[in-house]
Amino acid sequence: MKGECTEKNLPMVWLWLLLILATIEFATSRTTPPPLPIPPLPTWSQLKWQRRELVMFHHFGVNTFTDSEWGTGHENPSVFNPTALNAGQWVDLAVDAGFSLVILTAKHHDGFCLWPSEYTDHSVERSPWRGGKGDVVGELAAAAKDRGVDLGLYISPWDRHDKRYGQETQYNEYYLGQLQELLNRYGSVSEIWFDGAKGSNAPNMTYYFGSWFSMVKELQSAINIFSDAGPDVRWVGDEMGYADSTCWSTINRTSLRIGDGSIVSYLNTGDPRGTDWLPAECDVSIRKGWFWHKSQSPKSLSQLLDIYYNSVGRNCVLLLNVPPNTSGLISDTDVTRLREFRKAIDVIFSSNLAQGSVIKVSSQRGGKKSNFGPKNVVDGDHVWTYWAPEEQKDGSHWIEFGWNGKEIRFNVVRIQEAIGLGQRIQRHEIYVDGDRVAANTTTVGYKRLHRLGRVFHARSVRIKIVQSRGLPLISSVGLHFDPFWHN
Ligand code: FUL
Repeated sequence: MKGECTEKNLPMVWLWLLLILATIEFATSRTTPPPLPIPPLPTWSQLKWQRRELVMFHHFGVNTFTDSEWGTGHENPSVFNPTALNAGQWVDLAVDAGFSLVILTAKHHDGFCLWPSEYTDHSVERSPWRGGKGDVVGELAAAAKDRGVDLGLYISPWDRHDKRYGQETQYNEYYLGQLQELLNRYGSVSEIWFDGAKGSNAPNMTYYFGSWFSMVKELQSAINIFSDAGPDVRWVGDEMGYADSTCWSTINRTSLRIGDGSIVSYLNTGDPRGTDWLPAECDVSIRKGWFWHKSQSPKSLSQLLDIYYNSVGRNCVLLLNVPPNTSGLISDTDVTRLREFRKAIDVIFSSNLAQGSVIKVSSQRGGKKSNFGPKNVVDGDHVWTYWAPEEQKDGSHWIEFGWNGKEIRFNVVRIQEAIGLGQRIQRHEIYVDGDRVAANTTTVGYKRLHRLGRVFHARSVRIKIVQSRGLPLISSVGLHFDPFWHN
């Protein structure tokens, strides 16, 4: 009978069965796609900024020559006379120390402009330096471009020199004019810095931040705007270079106001329920002051490393100020210290004991053959490849490193999240040979560094994700030995 399974047509039945099985196998062996992102997400420019980790700040201007931090605005431009200014030396140092972006105080609160502005005569044009033909912004822009380093600018809204300050429309026009000059004249600018400082003589002076920011984006679409309230990078809330141990890149921008002192602790921690991606930048000076003073010297290596662990190691970018001196160069003491700093970071982080380990995980999204396996955490990519677990009822996930019974010596754990898909981890713990060595630890974000209480000789290290917004996605793990860390 037709369609009946007889001995005669048995080979055909087998053939059909095989074909069906092959089709099923083909369908299910297609790659499991990435999980859905959990917004808010970083923009391309924010992600690029975050991966820099280190940004250099240069405070330079009339204050350098008058030995002050806040100029009065009455300085005579003739005081500005660096004897050997060489922006190439500044940028060479940035390159050697691993900084890919340098930000200059084009204008500080004293109002003196380091570029020849058409809108004021209170600038380098009136100084004896280079016979009044000099342009510090231009020289830095050229030196940075030559060396493949990006440029950023700080233009203080508070201007203690200009007569228009306090007259709302006139001053805002003046400020906008200067923004246009700077952002049109010097090529690509990657970051611009705004603070909310105001003069006590004009407490009601309103800065038109909305118009300024729109103008900035119109002229430089890939730029990151820094301020207390973003829109792209937020202030961390202190000037010590320390973030809170809980640090979200997310926050509610509607709760932020530029220059409002009451929000500093909110800025310090961010907000897991925040609707805006606004990562924090930690600004601090290598010396006590922002400007160079003969009487001051650079911080010690261990202070700089503390700052590094508490900024870069807490999901932030470190903006380290290195002020040029009266000759227009970075002092030898600071150069030496920064080279030591770079060398120490390389010594600590260039070898990763997690590499070459046997890695076990609680589960793997899409099964063993998927793209989300644990090897992704040691492949050198810190964003786009990651270990992803399966959804789990009790919500806890873990990843464990072992060395076939051998011991490794370490005292630092590095964990990085795949932030391109959102910041997720809320609570995590670390176990060494089954003992919990880090408890109640919270956020991870782009990079979290834990200096442990002592040096461990470990056969196994487990990171447990106790709580997260959706699935935790870990892009990188490092187990390191820091010989400089003695607590
Ligand atoms: C503050 C200024 O008042 C300081 O002088 C310094 O420039 C610091 C980075 O920002 O707002």
